[in-house]
Amino acid sequence: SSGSTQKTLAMIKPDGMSGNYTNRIKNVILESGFRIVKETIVQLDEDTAASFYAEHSTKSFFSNLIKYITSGPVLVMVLEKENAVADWRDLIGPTDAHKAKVTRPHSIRAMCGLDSEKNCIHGSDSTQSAQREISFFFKEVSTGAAVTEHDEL
Ligand code: DGI
Repeated sequence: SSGSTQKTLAMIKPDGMSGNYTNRIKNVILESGFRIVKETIVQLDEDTAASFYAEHSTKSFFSNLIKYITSGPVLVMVLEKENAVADWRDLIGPTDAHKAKVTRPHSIRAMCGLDSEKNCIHGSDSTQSAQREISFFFKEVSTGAAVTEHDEL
């Protein structure tokens, strides 16, 4: 809203981890003005992954998505800057990495993604999602969401 800082959730997915993209991704994050407020490496189990992606539970690709996201460790980060949610979505690029390579060649998914499933990186798609996803992994982090809602009243 009025230029106050926001937090968003980023996750380097298993293909980004196994492809050793972590340092390159972190460099892009920092060069783009984000602060990494929290980070943790986790191996998601099926139940946790299904809960994280609950909104996609009826999609045809859901079981593939759960298999993929549980196939190895992921690096989960809380990123902070002004307009973090939208700016991070912009920086990662479109869901389909094929499309990212054509339309957004400097995006992170163009750099390390393979296709519309193995797209190497996650970003919260709204401030509401960011709040849910940050507390999903980091119970103790304040997202500032209540302040944002006040700003918009
Ligand atoms: O918010 P995004 O990650 O860009 O995309 P989304 O919320 O629509 O989908 C969440 C994830 O689900 C996405 O990062 C990868 C996977 N996914 C989305 N669409 C497809 C898909 N996986 C497969 N296999 N096929 C799809 O069409």
